[in-house]
Amino acid sequence: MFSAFYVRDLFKLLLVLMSFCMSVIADETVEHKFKPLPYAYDALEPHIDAKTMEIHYDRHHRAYFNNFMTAVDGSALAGQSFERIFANISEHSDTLRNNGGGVYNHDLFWQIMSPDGGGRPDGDLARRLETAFGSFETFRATFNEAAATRFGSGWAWLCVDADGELFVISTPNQDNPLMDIVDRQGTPILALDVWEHAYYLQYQNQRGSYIEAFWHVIDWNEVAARLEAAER
Ligand code: MN3
Repeated sequence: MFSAFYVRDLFKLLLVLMSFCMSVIADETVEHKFKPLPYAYDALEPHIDAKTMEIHYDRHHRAYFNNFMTAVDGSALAGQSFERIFANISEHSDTLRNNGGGVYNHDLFWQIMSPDGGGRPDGDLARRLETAFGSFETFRATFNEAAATRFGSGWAWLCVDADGELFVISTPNQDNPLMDIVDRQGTPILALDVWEHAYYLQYQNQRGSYIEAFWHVIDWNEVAARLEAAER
């Protein structure tokens, strides 16, 4: 009673439905992993020393990861992306907020640095920074001030908001701009860790010297790629 045409259409529809279901499953289930550092501990010298990198990655970052995994173990959160968890972080415990943030923030921080970094961005990112801040120099001064004036422990960020505007913000502790508790939410594309554990061995109390050193290792290609990905 079914024509060949009808059966073929039904089959096509089934394939579309199957691929849709698979994409939903792929989107919603993530496996959290302790990601490898993308370069050797001494790769960012002389700007960031090997001992700081080793302790920062292998002790601090690893501890956030282990504590995060313990916090989500056995719950639905274990398979959720950080983006999804952070969007409702106000409903979760401080343990999840601090350790989930600790994992995500450090993953981003390692990625946006490179031994081949430094200089300044070009292309769309350069134009967008000029639009938002007037000039690269003003952006740099704004970012430096956010990093320098963050009292105690925290992070400085360059973000893009839902309207495509770039902005700088700083957050305390392991909070980040994806969380529903920040003054202005956006997708972070550049991050600087200003916890003392990030610089104390090499720079002691001279946070300003560490902030200056950071500009020599920023991987602008990675920052540009993250801007593009945020708007895809
Ligand atoms: Mn840190």
